[in-house]
Amino acid sequence: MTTLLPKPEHKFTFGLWTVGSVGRDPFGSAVRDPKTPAELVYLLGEVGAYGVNFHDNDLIPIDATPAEEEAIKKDFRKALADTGLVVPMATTNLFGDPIFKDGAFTSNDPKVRAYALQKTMRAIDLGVEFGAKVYVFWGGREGTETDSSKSAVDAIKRNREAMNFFCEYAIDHQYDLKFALEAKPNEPRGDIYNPTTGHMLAFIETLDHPEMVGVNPEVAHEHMAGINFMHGVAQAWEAGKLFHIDLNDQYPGRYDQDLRFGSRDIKAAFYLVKFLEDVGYDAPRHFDAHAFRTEDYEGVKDFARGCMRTYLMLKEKAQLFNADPDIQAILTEINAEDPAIAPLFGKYSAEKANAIKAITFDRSSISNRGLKYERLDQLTIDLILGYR
Ligand code: GCO
Ligand code: MN
Ligand code: MN
Repeated sequence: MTTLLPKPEHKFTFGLWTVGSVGRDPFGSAVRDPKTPAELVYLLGEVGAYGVNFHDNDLIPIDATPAEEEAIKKDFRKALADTGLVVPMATTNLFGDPIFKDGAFTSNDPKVRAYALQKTMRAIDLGVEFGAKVYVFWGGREGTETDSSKSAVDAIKRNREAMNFFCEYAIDHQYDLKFALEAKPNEPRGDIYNPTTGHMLAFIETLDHPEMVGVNPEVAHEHMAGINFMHGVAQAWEAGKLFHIDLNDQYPGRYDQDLRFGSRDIKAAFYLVKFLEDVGYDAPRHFDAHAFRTEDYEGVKDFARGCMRTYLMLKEKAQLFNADPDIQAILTEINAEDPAIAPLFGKYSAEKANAIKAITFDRSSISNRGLKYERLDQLTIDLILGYR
């Protein structure tokens, strides 16, 4: 057993907006006093995080004067140096200001679209200044409440044009930067375009520089859509597109809860961690979640420590799963190849097609075989609950 202490190699990161959340919700005001970006970096240093991410306006308020901006950056830089934290990812707030009430890149108003380009270019410069290598796009306002208002095809084209613009911008400035698109089905808009990671993966292939663009899937967002998060992550990984990940938790069918990682669906979290560890995912593990509104800043630290601790416990469980003789015996049995059939798979040939067509399959004997998945699943439950 390891000590479950977070280490830099785990690449655990938090956004300024996560541990910095003051607990505002649609029904109630702040329950915690705001902390400065530098104070939040010290808090993250104390709990053992590796990095901190920011939206442009988490770091620099939208109306800050140049002098205020310089002072904030100076304090933030000092906090990073004092704690050893890095900034692996940055992003743009394209949702908070009223100007974005009908979208940013997909707004019907050309002035809004141009302002969104300007704000994002400035935010990219800021992210790069602090060393970010991944730049996330989450289009929370890119959607509709009424589809009478805009063309869904124009929205796709406008999103594409914006992404192509930023790819060229990064190339033009010789930035060492990759883009990661984050899908969400709804909230704050009634419906958001490109609502799932799968939609994003298809969209990316239509861009001028698809090699620069990947995804940032989030547990809660795919659970809101009622789909299996790990399956989407696997598809992104297999396509070479898993540039970043947002870890949290969520009950399906509810508002965006941003729960502590693994606190709701421990089994789904186990399969996710097992997947990431088995394939050797090496990008940041970002906890995009919030402490309960009941907490003070000690509770925020409990929340942040809990996210990392649960990840590390599940990582140990994944190692136990891979080493468990009973589990592995079943996996070996159910994954056994048939030497007579194996040569017939793979690339098409007329010979293979004819050979496959000529086989007589004994359907009942094949389907009568029990697959032992009940036993396998219970062994997994025993293991997760600490009884193996
Ligand atoms: C949400 C999103 C955001 C984004 C963040 C980075 O549901 O509010 O997950 O937290 O991840 O804006 O772009
Ligand atoms: Mn979210
Ligand atoms: Mn997110």
